[in-house]
Amino acid sequence: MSQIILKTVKQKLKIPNRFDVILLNDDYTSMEFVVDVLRRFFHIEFQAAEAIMLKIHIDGEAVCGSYSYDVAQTKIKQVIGYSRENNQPLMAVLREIDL
Ligand code: TYC
Repeated sequence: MSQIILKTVKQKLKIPNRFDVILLNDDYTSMEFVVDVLRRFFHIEFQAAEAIMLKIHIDGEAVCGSYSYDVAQTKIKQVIGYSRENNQPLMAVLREIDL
C-alpha cells in the first residue's frame, strides 16, 4: 500500500536585530558639540537635540537612535572620528535591543 507523507516545513523568519546607539556623558565634551553631533549624524532637530544632550549630562547616557548592526557601527565610527578630529573625548556605544 502506498503512503503519502505530509511534512510541514517550519519557516524560520528571523527578525533582524536592532541596535541602540548610545552617547555617554563625560566631563570635557562641550554641550554645543554634543548638540552638533546629534544634529549632524542623527538628524535630530535643535530643541530635541538639546533635550537629549541634557538627558545624557544628567543620567549619564541616552539613546540617540536605533539601527541595523552595520548602520549602528557606522554611526559610532562617525561620532568618535568627528569627536577626535575636534579634540573632544565624546564616546558612543551600541546596545542590542531585546525584541
Ligand atoms: N557633561 C558635559 C559638560 O558638562 C556635556 C556632555 C553632554 C558631554 C553629553 C557628553 O554625551 C555628552 N560639558
